[in-house]
Amino acid sequence: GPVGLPLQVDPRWEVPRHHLILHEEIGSGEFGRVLRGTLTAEEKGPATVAVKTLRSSASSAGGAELRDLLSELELLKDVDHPNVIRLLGACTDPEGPVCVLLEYCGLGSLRGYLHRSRWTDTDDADDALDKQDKGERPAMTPRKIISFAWQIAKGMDYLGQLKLVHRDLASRNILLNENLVCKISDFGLSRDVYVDEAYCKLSAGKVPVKWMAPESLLLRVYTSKSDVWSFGVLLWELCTLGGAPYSGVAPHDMVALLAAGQRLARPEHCSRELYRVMQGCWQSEPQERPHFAQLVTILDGMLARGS
Ligand code: ACK
Repeated sequence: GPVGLPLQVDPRWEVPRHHLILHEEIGSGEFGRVLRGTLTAEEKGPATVAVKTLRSSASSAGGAELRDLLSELELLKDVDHPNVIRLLGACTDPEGPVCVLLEYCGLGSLRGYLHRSRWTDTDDADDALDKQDKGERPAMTPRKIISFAWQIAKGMDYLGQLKLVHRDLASRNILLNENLVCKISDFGLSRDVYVDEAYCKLSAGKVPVKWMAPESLLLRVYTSKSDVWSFGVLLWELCTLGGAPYSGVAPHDMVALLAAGQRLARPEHCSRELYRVMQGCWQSEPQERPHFAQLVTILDGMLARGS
């Protein structure tokens, strides 16, 4: 397949390494590292980019991280939507580490943005640092919340049309640019359902249990309808300004909790109308959940009515 080794340099996307200047690290974790970079020799002058690359210790993981990064690269080549992170290029020649160049989102993850918008001061050190780094506390309004949800639903509807299942839809994987445009990102776990229909092995890394639909937890089945379940949890995160879902519940107890029909409660600042949307996303039967296209229409209506 396209992600097999040895690497095949793709002239459509390859960027000469000397056109890329690397700056500070802006993120790191399970998935690898993200650096800020400058792409020189661009038509419109130098451009800031996000550079996704492997952690230096990645080789020890049996190449799983490299495989995920390359599979994300391949997926991103085929997507083109304002609410999905854009691929700008890649450095894949054997002279250096694989670098995937993505559009830069100056406001960082939606989760971080929601946390910074909280009134209460936090004693979470990371949170406090985040606040300092990215300036003022942004104002949050119900309309802004619906607008974020609407944008994400549009991006997910587009991905669904391409038969792409995200598998890790959560506020931590949505990025925001300076114009408050939401960009769905982190395709590391995504798989094309047609090409890879039999794919069911969970990657060795952490599994986002509290965002997962019952059929994903029990049967490892992932579809656009399991993404809709995760979208419901994302709506809940929006309404709680980045709250932790099912806090105090052990991941191991989630299957039984959901099987017993328990669901996240309506957050304080969530309209009954929006909570009904969440509840729709959390139907046990996948076919009873709305499609992303329907969610777009519902959220569109809420925006139009100014709720
Ligand atoms: O909230 P953050 O500062 O913004 O922390 C996360 C971190 O890397 C891990 O994902 C940041 N990040 C990832 N991709 C991008 C990007 N394309 N533009 C800006 N920041 C990014 C993200």
